[in-house]
Amino acid sequence: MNEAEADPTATPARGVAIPEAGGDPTPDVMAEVERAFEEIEVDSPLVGIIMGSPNDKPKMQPAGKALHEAGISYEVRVMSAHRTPDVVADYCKNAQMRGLKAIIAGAGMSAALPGVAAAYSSLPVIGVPILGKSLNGLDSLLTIAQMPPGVPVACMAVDGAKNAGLFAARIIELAQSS
Ligand code: RP5
Repeated sequence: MNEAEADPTATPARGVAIPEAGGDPTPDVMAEVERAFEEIEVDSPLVGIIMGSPNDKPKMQPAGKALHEAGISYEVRVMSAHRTPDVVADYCKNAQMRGLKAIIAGAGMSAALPGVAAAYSSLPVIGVPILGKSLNGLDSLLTIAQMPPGVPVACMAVDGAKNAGLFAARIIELAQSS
């Protein structure tokens, strides 16, 4: 069906309408996303994107891009469940009170960050396993997926930051529509 034949009254698919990221992102979008990844202060962010290392930033930028395209404000912070556990605990304990609605947590290797975030916050936590130098990312994938009962984490694909952004956008759209 071409565009002219499409039913304009059709109900759109569930979720926030996000333009497909075919082709290269526009320079404007990427400039905004890169700026956010400098960890600037953001007014009233709805999503916290956290990651275990500054080296994870390129892998996590698609989450920021998806949120940016959905018009959802987010902030970016680097913190590690192993290297700076107190920072993670403080951030996650205060996240809901600060107005965040979801946390996207990316980490590689023994990727404890999403699970620790879920231990300290009742917000939905979306984990992104990041491909490291060994085991084809299975280490981080299994660490994030195999959470014990009672501590839920949504696990995306290895290097699946784009879907993490889209998933967070759906959560927020649902909360805003109810
Ligand atoms: C994890 O360890 C980070 O999320 C990163 O993916 C991995 C390696 O960290 P760096 O040595 O690159 O800082 O905590």
